[in-house]
Amino acid sequence: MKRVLVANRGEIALRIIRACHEEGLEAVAVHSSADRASAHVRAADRAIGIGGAAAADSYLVIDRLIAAARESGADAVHPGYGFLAERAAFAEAVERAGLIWVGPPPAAIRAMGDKTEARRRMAAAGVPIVPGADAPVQDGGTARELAAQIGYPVMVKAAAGGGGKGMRIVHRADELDAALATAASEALKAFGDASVYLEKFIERPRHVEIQVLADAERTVHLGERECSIQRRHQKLVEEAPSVAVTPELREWMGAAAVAAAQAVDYRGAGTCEFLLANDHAFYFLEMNTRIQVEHPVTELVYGVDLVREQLRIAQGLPMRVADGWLNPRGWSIECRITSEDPTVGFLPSTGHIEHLRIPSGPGVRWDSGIDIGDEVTLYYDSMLAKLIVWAPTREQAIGRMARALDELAIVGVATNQAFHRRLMADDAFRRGDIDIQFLDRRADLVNPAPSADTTRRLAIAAALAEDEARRTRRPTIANGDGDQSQWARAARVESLR
Ligand code: MV4
Repeated sequence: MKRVLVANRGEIALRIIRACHEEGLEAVAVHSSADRASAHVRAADRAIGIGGAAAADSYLVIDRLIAAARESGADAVHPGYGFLAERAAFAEAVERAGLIWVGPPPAAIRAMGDKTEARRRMAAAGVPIVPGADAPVQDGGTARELAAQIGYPVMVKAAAGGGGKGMRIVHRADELDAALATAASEALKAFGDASVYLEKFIERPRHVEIQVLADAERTVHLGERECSIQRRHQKLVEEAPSVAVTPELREWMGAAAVAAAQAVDYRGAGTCEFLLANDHAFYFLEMNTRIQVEHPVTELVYGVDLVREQLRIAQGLPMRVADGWLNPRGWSIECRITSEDPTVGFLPSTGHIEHLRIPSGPGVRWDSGIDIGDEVTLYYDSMLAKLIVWAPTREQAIGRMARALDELAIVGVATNQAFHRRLMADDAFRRGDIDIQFLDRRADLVNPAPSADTTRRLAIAAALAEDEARRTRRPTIANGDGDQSQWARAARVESLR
């Protein structure tokens, strides 16, 4: 392997290019028409345009990516995350073109992509899954029997699903029929498949995932990431390790994740998602067959460069991870900085990055694909950057993140920076008292009402600004006499803009 085509954009493309260079590999960037001057394009050894700004016209077009690899003489393709990363058909097209796929075997992607098949295979491999039945519900009567067996509350889930679509919680038998109907119609709309199945509803769980790494010889786990701080299935903060995971539980969950990977002949980096219940029972949800956004927190507590190891494993080389017991060292937290405006319900915000002050100093890492002058559009994901810290303890990591957030300045687009600052200062978060519904309960953190003091300050600021504007505004004189120069007229018009 000499030259890697990076089939992605933004921070992850840059992250992969950096890993290629450290591994002594050349990196080829691809870009849409909107990304011609992006950081990932400038960092690569070569860049190839692959189409229009919309992802459907560029980053999602398999044939253009394969053609770009051929044209540039690349011998491998790294998909990053999102876009085509978990499309088995893309992995197969890469391999058919005689290129190395930097990812798991297509069959492993396929096996984990079908949620009910994954459930069956995991159960067979001894991986704990949520109690329930993976056979789709056939009729209301048998569904009621099954739900009674499982015990309420139960959850109706789309068989073809994922991402929370086609999901319904049912607390009593008399709600079941309606939930089945709405979940099925939602599933049909979202996935083109109306089949749904039943699971025990796990109340107030944490979302804890285990990183695995597999080469031809070994499959190891690199502990957990705590990902409970999420809103509408979008993670906002991740940390490693998790306050809820003891060394013993880590070994149990790690062993389950390794078994899951081995059951599908996994290779490379992958992640098993679990629900971790209050009673410390854990249940496999799904496996992500790619490098994930939040991989850096694992890198910082395990001292492993996951992307470099992906590149090695893809070449058939052994991973550089010590055998046996691996332990996390210290604490790492990641905040996803997005161009979402909390004052308008977290709608994506657009504009130009007019000013950017990047945090740095001890224990601070900034993974980003944006620079001053870049335009933030609606074409792609709203994540601008990941701010990641490491410190010896969780308390110090939170303090360090608060300091780094104070240093950060992004001018030109609205961001969720203030949310992260509030979270780092929050008592419940600092105690580690979190679960997947944490932000649903905490509107005060997500979108706080301005305090009376803030409102007063804003009113004073507005009054001063208006007063200043009235003082400096020159009178508008509709000058019909023609005795005035065009320059003076233009200046007056300009001062009124
Ligand atoms: C659950 C659950 C509670 N009980 N299953 C949401 C997305 C999908 N991948 C699985 N999901 C859930 N399944 C049972 N039996 C709660 C969720 C869930 C969730 C899981 C992980 C991360 C965030 C979540 C947010 C809401 C619900």
